[in-house]
Formats: sequence, structure tokens, C-alpha cells
Amino acid sequence: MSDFNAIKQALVACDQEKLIGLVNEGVSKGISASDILNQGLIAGMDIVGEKMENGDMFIPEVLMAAKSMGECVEILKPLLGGNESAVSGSVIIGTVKGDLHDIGKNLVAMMMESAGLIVHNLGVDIDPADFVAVIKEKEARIVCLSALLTTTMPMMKQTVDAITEAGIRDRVKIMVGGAPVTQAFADEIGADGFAADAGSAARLAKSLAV
Ligand code: B1M
Repeated sequence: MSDFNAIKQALVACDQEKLIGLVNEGVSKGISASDILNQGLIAGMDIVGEKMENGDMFIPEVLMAAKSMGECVEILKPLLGGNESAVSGSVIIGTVKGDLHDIGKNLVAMMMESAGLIVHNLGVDIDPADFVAVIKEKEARIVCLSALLTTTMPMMKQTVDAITEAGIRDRVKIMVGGAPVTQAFADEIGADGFAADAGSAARLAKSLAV
């Protein structure tokens, strides 16, 4: 079995000990951290999603898989970073109100930090008013909204609207992302940018920050 298949299987089986062992083994074999992340962990999480949808995996198991993936991301974190010098501009990132998914959002935050941006990660289930308050407090240049549920996508629009109503829309660039989000949706709600994954999100944020 390939290293990536073994990682996928251990994640789907929620076997944290084995998973961590396989990730460490992959690193010591010289497999790149981004391949372990993309071809092993994220690909494994896609299988978890399919199983969840088909009723073959239940919430407690999905939570265990998510926790195991989080532990592995911590192992990979120092190896994923870029070596770019700090750029000016601070970023606020959070998962919108009603949505508790944070793995992808945390990866985006991590890649942005690695790209030299100062990132304020607000967490999950963030009310539009809280985004507004932190933008004012931190004088952020970029706001990143994450949503993983079709039912919480409208909250992205509500957040954009709250920022506009607070009179600070022209101070920030708003980026959106998350599995169900598209460029068309970003355009529709008046966001400034969309990114499909953590790497492109970091690149886009850097270009918008200057
Ligand atoms: Co949830 N869940 N979940 N879940 N969950 C999905 C999203 C789902 C697709 C599974 C499925 O049915 N196939 C489905 C949504 C269906 C839909 O909306 N159409 C779903 C559902 C239904 C639910 C519940 C409603 C289930 C229930 O209770 N009945 C519930 C909702 C809870 C809530 O949020 N209110 C729920 C709960 C959970 C858990 C808590 C158990 C757990 C989350 C744990 C956690 O995050 N700490 C969980 C998980 C793990 C998933 C799946 C399996 C995996 C998500 C993930 O972490 N992917 C997911 C299925 C799937 O996506 N395949 C599913 C890995 C991650 C690296 O990818 O998050 O896409 P992703 O992030 C990417 C990009 O999207 C992008 O970059 C990241 C890295 O490349 N990106 C951004 C993300 N945010 C960005 C922000 C940006 C830019 C890019 O800003 C600019």
C-alpha cells in the first residue's frame, strides 16, 4: 500500500496513533509535507465526507477523524511554512456564524502566516458584528470568511453587508472560501476575492495586502 493510501485508511479508521506514526514516518522518509497534507490527509477527509453523506460514518467518528487530522497538521506545520519575509497588512479570518468547521480555515490561516501576513484567527461561529468589531480594533486590511455548509453561505453575505453598513467596507478587502463557495458566489455577494484552497488563499491575500 502506498504511504498516502495508508494515511487515508488510518484517518478513515479514526486510528490516531497509527495515523500520527504514518505521518512521522512519511516525514522521515523525505515525503514533502504538502504531499502528505494534500494526497494523504485532505484526500482522506474527502472519503470521510463521502461516508458521512452516505450514513457510513457518524458525527462522533467524524469528530475523531477531524481531531486526528488536527494533530497531524501540527506535526506538518513547521515544514509547510514558506520562508518569505513579512509583508505589511493584517488579516482577520473566521468561520461564519452557524458554522463549526475549522480545519480548512486553520490551514488557510497557517499558510497566510507562513507567507508573512499577520493573522488574527477568530475561530468558528463568528457573528457579523464581531467581524466588524475586530476589523475596527485591529485595523485589518483583509477579511477572510470561511463556510463549509450551503446553509451558512448566506451568512457570508450578511457579514459583507454588516461590514458595509458599519461604514468600513472601503477599508478592507473581503475574501471568501470553503468547499461549497465559488467565484460566482463571491461575485454575487460583493466579495473582493475567492480562493479554492489554502495556498491560493495565501497568494491572493498577499496580492491584495500590498
Ligand atoms: Co461537516 N459537513 N457537518 N462536520 N463535514 C461537511 C461540510 C459535508 C459536505 C459532509 C457531507 O455530508 N458530505 C456536509 C455539508 C453539506 C452541505 O452543506 N451541502 C456537512 C454537514 C451536513 C455537517 C452537519 C450539518 C452534520 C450534522 O450535524 N448532521 C454538521 C454541521 C455543524 C455546524 O457547522 N453547525 C457538521 C459537523 C461536522 C463536524 C463537527 C463533525 C466536523 C468538523 C470538525 C472541525 O472542523 N473541527 C465535520 C467535518 C470534518 C466535515 C467534513 C467531513 C470535512 C471538512 C474538512 O475539514 N475538510 C466535510 C466533508 C468534506 O468537506 N469533504 C463535512 C478538510 C479541509 C482541509 O477542507 O474545509 O474544504 P476544507 O478547506 C479547504 C478549502 O475549502 C479552502 O481551503 C481549505 C484548505 O485547502 N478554504 C478556504 C476553507 N476555508 C477557506 C476560507 C478562505 C479561503 C479558502 O478564505 C478566503
